[in-house]
Amino acid sequence: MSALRIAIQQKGRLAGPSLEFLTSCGLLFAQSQDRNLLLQCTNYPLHLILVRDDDIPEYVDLDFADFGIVGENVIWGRQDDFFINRKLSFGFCSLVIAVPTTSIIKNVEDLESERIATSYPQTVRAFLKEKGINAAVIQLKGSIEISPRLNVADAICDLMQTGKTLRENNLVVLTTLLTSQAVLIESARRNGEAKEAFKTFLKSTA
Ligand code: PRT
Ligand code: ZN
Repeated sequence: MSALRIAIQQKGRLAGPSLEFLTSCGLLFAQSQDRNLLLQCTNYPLHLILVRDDDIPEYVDLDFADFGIVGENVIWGRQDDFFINRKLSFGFCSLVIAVPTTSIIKNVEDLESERIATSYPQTVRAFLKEKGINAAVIQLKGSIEISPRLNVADAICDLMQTGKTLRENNLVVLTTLLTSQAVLIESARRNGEAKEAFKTFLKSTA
């Protein structure tokens, strides 16, 4: 059987829990010499590819990896050649719209004609359309939570876990759009004996 490849986050919130999930299934890993980009499994024919979380769907979609572990938020709205094998019960967070505590925006309808800063423009646009609200969506890559203070936006839409970041920036949740957790994604095209055997192995450890 050829060795399987599983893409997981190299550094960040999901890196440790992803590795813990795999070791909890009985897999053992030895660090390779390859600048921490690869982890060889010592008791199963597979290795881990350690990458940025945003690139994991691409690796799986392009058949470079058989499986990947990502937050659902990273695959929202994507139409790719992979599907969710299982939810992993870690990496929980919510995508929320939040406004300054002093804002005149008190409910979702008040977002009409306002500006919303987010890294999830498609999701926000779909939400606004569903609600029949016209609002400007400003796409930012990071530090979304400071945009109301800079008067770049009137509201933000970002991930929240504990709510600490929102509180520190004097923001309160107006509404929750989606919830997310880490999921094991599986290439829909790359099939074969090795992949099926690994799925059976995973089921036996569940
Ligand atoms: O370098 P790389 O691109 O791989 O990592 P990254 O910086 O893009 O991602 P990382 O490590 O921050 O998060 C990885 C994944 O963890 C995300 O894609 C989510 O699926 C999940 N996750 C869970 C979170 C959070 N909780 C979370 N709270 N991702 C980000 N946050 C951020 C949020 O954007 C906000 O800035 O944390 C802040 C809010 O946190 P609280 O606890 O203050 O509410
Ligand atoms: Zn990322």
